[in-house]
Amino acid sequence: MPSAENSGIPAAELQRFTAYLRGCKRILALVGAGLSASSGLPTFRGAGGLWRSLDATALATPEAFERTPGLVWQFYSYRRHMALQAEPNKAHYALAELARKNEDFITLSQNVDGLSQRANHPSEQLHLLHGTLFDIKCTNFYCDYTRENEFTDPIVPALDIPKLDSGLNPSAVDKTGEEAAKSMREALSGTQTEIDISDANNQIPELDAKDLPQCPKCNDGLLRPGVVWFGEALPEKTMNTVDEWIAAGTIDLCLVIGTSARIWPAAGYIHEARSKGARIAVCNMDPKDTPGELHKGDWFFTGDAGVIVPEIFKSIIGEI
Ligand code: BJW
Ligand code: ZN
Repeated sequence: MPSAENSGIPAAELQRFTAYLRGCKRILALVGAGLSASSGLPTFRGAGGLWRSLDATALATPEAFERTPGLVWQFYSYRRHMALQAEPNKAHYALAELARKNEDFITLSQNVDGLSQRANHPSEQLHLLHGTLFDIKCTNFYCDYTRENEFTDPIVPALDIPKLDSGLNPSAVDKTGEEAAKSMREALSGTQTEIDISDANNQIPELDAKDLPQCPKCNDGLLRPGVVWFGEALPEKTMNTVDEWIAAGTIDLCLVIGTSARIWPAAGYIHEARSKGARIAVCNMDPKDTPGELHKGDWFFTGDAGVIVPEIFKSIIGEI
């Protein structure tokens, strides 16, 4: 079967999608960790799943931070470092370019890595559902201190862990984030490759709270990454803006790119878009990672977002 150059997309599928895309007015994209996988960043649950051998809920919760702030900060310090080393890939640039061509296209990103912003995605068309690694906020309930765009790496000297220095850079060849996930597991666990974060006997040294980032406003609280942990509400302003956009009219197309769509409420936006008339186009490395049932007229593009996304937008945005 003929396929589009290098992408492996059957030519007829690409043509059917491109013809539809040209007539689309209102487009919503939901993107996840797979978008940044070919930039070398690990995913959460896919082939290169960051958390396959870590207990995710033991790390990404307010309770974990309260119990072991040093451990949680090491995890996020590592993630900040990785994200700063990584470069946006062609999918980030393609999404940003499509946004410039169509002001009624919004992207809801579950990613906290800052790569879409660094690809100059128009900020008013990019909605960060799960916050960002580079906003820092106070944990004291009475203190409203936040610091945006905090790129200092490491954020405090205690989080400059020398053993993290080797094998740290995002892989240029691995498109699933698997290499990055492995090096992170090894770095966090020292000599072990499989660790149980919730196990009190794990060998990860807990840092002294006084060496972790401190709030300069209340002088009483630890600072934390401005990401959305399990059990926490998504940013209210962002959700309101997205809800208003969804309510404003029918939606022609919902792009689901590099996400397992298992985390709510983010995954719910796909169903909302469908209920507003949208056809769904999925781009995922794993052909089994379908967000619910696909209908006739939808698309599933199997492969690396960094290759597929620029290809399926090419007739509108040109070569990236
Ligand atoms: C490629 C590729 C390549 C690889 N190219 N593809 C309804 C039902 C059940 C549970 C709930 C519910 N509503 C809420 C919940 C609870 C919970 C939840 O969803 N739990 C699930 C376990 C079911 N949700 C919450 O707690 C949320 N809060 C909430 O609901 O609050 C309510 C509330 C209201 C009012 C007051 C108080 C509370 C918050 C969820 C926050 C999620 N946070 C995390 C961590 C952020 C910080 C951090 O980064 O550490 O966000 S979890 C983690 O998952 C992260 C991600 O953004 C998110 C989504 O993951 P993503 O991006 O989909 O990654 P993967 O790894 O799952 O998938 C990658 C995909 O890429 C795979 O499919 C690969 O195949 C593919 N891939 N390489 C293309 N090259
Ligand atoms: Zn404070």
